[in-house]
Amino acid sequence: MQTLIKNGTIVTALGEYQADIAIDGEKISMIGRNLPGSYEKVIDAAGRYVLPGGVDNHSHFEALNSDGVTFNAGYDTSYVAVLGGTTTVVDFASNDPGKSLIDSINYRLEVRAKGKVVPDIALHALCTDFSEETLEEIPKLVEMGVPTMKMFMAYKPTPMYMDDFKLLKTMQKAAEHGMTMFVHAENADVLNVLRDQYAEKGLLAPKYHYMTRPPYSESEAVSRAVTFAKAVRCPLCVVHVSCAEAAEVIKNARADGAPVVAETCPHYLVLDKHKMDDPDFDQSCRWVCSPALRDKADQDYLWDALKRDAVSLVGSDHAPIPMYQKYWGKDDFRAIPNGSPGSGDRLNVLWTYGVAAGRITRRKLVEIFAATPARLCGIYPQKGDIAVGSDADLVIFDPGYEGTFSVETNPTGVEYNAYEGMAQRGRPETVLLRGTVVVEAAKFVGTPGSGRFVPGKPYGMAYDLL
Ligand code: DUC
Ligand code: ZN
Ligand code: ZN
Repeated sequence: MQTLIKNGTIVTALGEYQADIAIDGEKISMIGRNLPGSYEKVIDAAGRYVLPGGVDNHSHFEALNSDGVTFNAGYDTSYVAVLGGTTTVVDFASNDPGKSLIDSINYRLEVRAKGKVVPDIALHALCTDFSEETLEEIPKLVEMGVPTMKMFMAYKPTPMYMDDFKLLKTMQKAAEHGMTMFVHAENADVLNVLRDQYAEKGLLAPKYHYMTRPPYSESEAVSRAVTFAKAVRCPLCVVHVSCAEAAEVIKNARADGAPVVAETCPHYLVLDKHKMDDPDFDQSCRWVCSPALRDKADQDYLWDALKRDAVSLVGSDHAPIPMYQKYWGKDDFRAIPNGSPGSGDRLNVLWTYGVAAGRITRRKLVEIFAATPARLCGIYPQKGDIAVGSDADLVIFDPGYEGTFSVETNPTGVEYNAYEGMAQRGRPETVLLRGTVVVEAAKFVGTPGSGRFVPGKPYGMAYDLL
């Protein structure tokens, strides 16, 4: 199929200009004015911005409990990403009980996601059970197109928790083989001390979630991970950085030459912790995520850090946890599963509260939403750019739309939207995934199972993000 997108303003991470885009099959074949050829489909993008399809480097469409029971809304709901302009998701594949990371990744692609996932999909390994075998798997993971691995410094004493011994050994091995490490940085002991102290006093409502996860519990762990990364020259991405204190550690480490980048998430940019003060559990439980939501001053710091490259990218940390699972913690905040949905909201939040609010430029938006995440995951410029030869993953964005975030217009795969009731400016009107229209007039028109695995190359961070 030959498609022409004409009259739009193209925005990439490098700048913006007016040009038409010709698509031949799944790839962008030409960019320019008065392009030759005949086209079966012509899309008029006058008055619209044409952006590269988003790359969400941080999603959990499906996660498995330690007992192997599926939770989170699942790949059936992954259409929400393309509705929000994200054409590639990078999900986390944990090692399922009794299985290696490699077997878990194959199972996830061949059984869980197959026939369901709508956007293209790349994967991070998520080590939730460490053994010497984990280290042996690292070169094989890189070879199979999974050049990134996440570890949890929180959640002690579960098998997910990685102490310094495990973290450092993994970073050493990762550095040898071109793997970029990701860390969930919170000091597990600090959290346990505080959580137990509050619980002993009977303080069990959702708001105690944020009171027992203070910024220092995050910044201490960030500083440890960054010190290791620098010492062993292991590329590191600190995910879901939530506060000024933690971001400051990364800013200083980068200035000092550490191979480290920071990711933040839309919720840390626009939502504050007092959401959890609501005495109605049905409301307050929705924002229990880790690290916890912070203060308005942290939001301002993070926007500014994005502008100055101290924070490099924005992932959604999409964790579509159904309400019945949130209710597991009705009487004790420690039992509320951590996470909030958001893959479909990432672009709309960044545009509304970033671009339309004058905080970031459109070029910066494309950088943090598509180009940098693609680089980090080793899938750039196949993904994350508008260039000849890149996949024709495109968002035709209507900046004139005005609405309100709601789970009806901005579905998440679960019963709620984390931004419910907040004003929205602009929205993706048409979205193409490898040349096929999957969103038209802001409605999903694609097919379940259209997503393909996108193998990443090693050293995705390529040191050029530093
Ligand atoms: N960390 C994440 O990155 N996502 C959900 C929960 C968590 O702890
Ligand atoms: Zn995490
Ligand atoms: Zn996450």
